[in-house]
Amino acid sequence: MPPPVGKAMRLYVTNTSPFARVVRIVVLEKGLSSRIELVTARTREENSPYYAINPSGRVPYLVLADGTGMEDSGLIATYLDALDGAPRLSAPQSADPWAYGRLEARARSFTDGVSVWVREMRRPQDERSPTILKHEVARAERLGASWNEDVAHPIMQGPLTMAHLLLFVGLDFARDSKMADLEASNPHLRQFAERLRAMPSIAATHPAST
Ligand SMILES: N[C@@H](CCC(=O)N[C@@H](CS)C(=O)NCC(=O)O)C(=O)O
Repeated sequence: MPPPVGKAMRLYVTNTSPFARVVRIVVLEKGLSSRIELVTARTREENSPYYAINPSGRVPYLVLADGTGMEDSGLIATYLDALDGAPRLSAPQSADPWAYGRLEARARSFTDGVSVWVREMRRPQDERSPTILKHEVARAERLGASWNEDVAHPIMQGPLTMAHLLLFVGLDFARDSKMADLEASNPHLRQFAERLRAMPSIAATHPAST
């Protein structure tokens, strides 16, 4: 496909992908909607035309004006966040980088696990692994309990970062997919999720709103 012409960049997403949602939130937070065309990719389909654009077949995927493509929510978010010369989401300047990095890694780990569970559940019932499903629920419950403490960290109580976004999209994905009601058993986590759910960029990117 030729480079984007109308808008300067093209962002491939799916409606439900939590990692694509992180980047869609970054686009709104950084006021980039007029520069980025959102395109729904056909993922996990045999012979999808999307594979000619992004050979990994994953979303999110950003195509720049010169046709260069990049995948991975962390990389794309860092790129978009830095475009205005004032990054604030992916490299919070005020925070201790290791304290921040630890939180971001744990948030990504949580959402990775929820994604594995959802992917397994999307397989035909006779192809699902009960072992994998159980393992991921247990992981989500352990991480949910640890996040119930970690959301009190000043970084998590402070301005929006990638750590907030990665944790939130996983929580919402688990909730919408009925994987586990982590917010019911973790009141601090529920408060955190409710605070973010009220933000316009987050509400606008819920699968039911797009
Ligand atoms: N580490 C990647 C993960 C991206 C990812 O796993 N995307 C999933 C949707 S949540 C996907 O595109 N799956 C399609 C496939 O596996 O073919 C990121 O952060 O962007």
